Amino acid sequence: DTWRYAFEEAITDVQGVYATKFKEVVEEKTDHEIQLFPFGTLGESADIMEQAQAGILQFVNQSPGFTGALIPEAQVFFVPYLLPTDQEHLARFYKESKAINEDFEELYAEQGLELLSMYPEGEVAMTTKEPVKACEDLNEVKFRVMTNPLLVESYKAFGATPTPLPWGEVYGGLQTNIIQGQENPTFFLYSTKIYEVTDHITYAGHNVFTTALMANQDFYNGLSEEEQQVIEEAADVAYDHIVTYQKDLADQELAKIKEAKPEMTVTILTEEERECFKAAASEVEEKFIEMTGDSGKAILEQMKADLEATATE
Ligand code: 6CS
Repeated sequence: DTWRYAFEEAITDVQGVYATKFKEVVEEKTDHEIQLFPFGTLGESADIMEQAQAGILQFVNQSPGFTGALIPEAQVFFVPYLLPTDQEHLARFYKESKAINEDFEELYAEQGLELLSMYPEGEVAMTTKEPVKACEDLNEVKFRVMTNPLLVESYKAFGATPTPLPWGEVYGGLQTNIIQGQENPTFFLYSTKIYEVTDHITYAGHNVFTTALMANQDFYNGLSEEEQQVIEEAADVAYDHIVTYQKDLADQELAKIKEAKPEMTVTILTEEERECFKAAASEVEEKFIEMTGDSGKAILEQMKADLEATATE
């Protein structure tokens, strides 16, 4: 059979590199073929999710930034400063976390989705038209966020005016000044040329971009045990591949941005400058619990325990 797999980025971006490896393993070990659909070929992120739930797509890669609208608990990834920025710690965490591999698996299953893997795409940076040194600098800034309510709460708590938009509207929105800021991992700032329409990059260490690969559950349940095993194995191989692939990626891509646009400013906020962002984090955590109740609270606690358990090897 030909299996259809859509993702939210270009084929040369992190999700594309992951998908390419996944396809390679599945095609090597089965008679099936995987057809890859990069961003834009089947619509926005919300569109590919609908198609996967309807069974038109067998596989979909969507980030909790969007899935959070469907599965409220998935918004936990937007509690600021919950995730560490240390890549090795993160690599262990996604792989071993009970919250991810058991609790979230159940929540995704309730939406007809077999969660195959969650993986990191790097620390997110804010890019803006004016410099950001403190929360005050975000005052009156219309800041684009992915479409989930907790991310809106985060940027409200940071002092900005959050504006949820699908990805396809971000470049144009910055160009026409409908929005004046957005956040994304460094590689994406380069590959999507967002540096052309913003002038300042700021790292506050407040988050790491998380994404997830899922299969349509009816499709997955209809497969033989051997086929399911190959899919799990392909997800594991692709996970290890993407962790290695990203080792120096952010630094390399930041250097390319600086070369393409020497006047771009790059600021890593100091501990002191991060204080107001950190203070906002506890407010956002409370909002998360308000929005998701006992179920969200339990998953947040589990994630914290998993993060602690994977802190050192
Ligand atoms: O900001 C976004 O909407 C996009 N960012 C990344 C890194 N991947 C896909 C997503 O659509």
